[in-house]
Amino acid sequence: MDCKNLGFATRQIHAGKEANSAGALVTPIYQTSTFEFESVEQGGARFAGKEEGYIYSRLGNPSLTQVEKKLADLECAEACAATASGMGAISAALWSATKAGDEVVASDTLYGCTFALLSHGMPNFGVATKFVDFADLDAVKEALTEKTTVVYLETPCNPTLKVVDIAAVAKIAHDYNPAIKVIVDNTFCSPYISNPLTLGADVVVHSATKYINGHGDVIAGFVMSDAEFINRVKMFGIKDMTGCVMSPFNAFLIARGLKTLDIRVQRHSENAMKLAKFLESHPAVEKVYYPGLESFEGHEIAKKQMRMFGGMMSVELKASREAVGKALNEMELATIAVSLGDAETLIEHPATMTHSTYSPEELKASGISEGLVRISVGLEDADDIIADFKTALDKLI
Ligand code: LCS
Repeated sequence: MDCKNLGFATRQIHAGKEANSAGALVTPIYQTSTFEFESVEQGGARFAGKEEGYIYSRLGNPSLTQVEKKLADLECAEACAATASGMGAISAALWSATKAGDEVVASDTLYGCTFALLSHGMPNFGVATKFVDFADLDAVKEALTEKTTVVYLETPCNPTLKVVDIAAVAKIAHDYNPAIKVIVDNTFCSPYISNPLTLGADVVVHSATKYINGHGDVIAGFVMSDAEFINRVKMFGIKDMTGCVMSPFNAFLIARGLKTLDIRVQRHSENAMKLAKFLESHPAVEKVYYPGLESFEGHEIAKKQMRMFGGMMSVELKASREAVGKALNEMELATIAVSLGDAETLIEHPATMTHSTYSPEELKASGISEGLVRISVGLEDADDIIADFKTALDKLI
């Protein structure tokens, strides 16, 4: 498979298929921790890297190889490493790209646990992070020093949907020092909407828990990059540092979910656009954060680097925290839950849930207000989703 010659739908279904002795259409679940060697010599040769073949499932497993090849293809990457979670992907990538004394320049708005890893976790091991508003490209440039080894961003950001210009940030970083790894968390877009490596990024990470799997039944992640960096992620970031190995069963579920990624993301995006337009017109709404709206700050950049605008949005309501909580508690269809990218419409309160790792000052600096509600628009009928929000919001007028 090759990301330039075949369409996305064809690749999401066919890329990475592993031959198996039974000729099963669907790659079997290789539920095994270890692999037999024919001889002591063969085992030694595999450990020495002189012979290809599986050794032990923390180092590789055919079920994982299948989805790694698929994700590499869908992100136009040379190679990919599957991980046990999105945080596994992020930590394995960051550990592999940094050492004590290095600096990371990161976007000031990130998923709460990524923010915690960079602001509280990695400093314990001598890696410092400077958080910058990535909408301000001069600020990104000024933050770089000779110690910077990683530039880290999400776009659209969780939860304010701030859009970052990937090509512009990658150019600034690489003009300063070509060795800097520009790492992009592409979770909100999925590979169907955006491919950061084609825009100049060096590494892409995903929480596959979200759109890639799409069915709310798996925690998983992926790192995509060149073969050399992925080898380091596998042999150091995963094998030695984090041990965050994806299970063969989860790899099977992801391969299954991926077959419909494009169709699901199209529907998520259509539903989200309809809901965003409805919310924008409702008198209880102060502001809608959705890259597809012309009124949204990042709309022009989003149009340039996203195939469509995705299923994630946030909304600021004109009511007290208590009134908003009461209205959301009474919603019928939308479910109060963290996570995103599932068939079900999910709503959550970032300040007290996904972004509770931020201090009150940090929340304020990142624009995550007390009134902000995040919505992961599901695959239900758009009219039913809108009716559910209308009933809730009409109570706030
Ligand atoms: N990156 C982004 C952008 C995320 O939203 C998440 C999780 C992760 C990475 C971590 O992935 P995980 O380890 O959970 O697979 N985001 C969540 C959220 O917004 N609600 O619950 C989890």
